[in-house]
Amino acid sequence: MKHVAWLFAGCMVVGTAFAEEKTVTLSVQDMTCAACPITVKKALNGVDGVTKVSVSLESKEAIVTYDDAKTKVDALVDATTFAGYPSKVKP
Ligand SMILES: [Cu+2]
Repeated sequence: MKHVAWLFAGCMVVGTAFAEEKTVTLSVQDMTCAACPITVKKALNGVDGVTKVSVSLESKEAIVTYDDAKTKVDALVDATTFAGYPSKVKP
């Protein structure tokens, strides 16, 4: 039983070594009122692999933290676009 536990622990270490957490800033120009960031945030949170979303109406941008092994920037852009808010990656 002890061996099994070690195996699981080993897998978890390997898993985190390959999965890289990344943060990207998306420019979302079509946000015009207080309800918009809520929709954008919801859309981004619905993407598998997204761990943190922070949306600002003032700066019209969404800061997204995601697991590089589970999702890509393109999927994040697609998610906001599908929700009605096309976005662009900020350099
Ligand atoms: Cu709005």
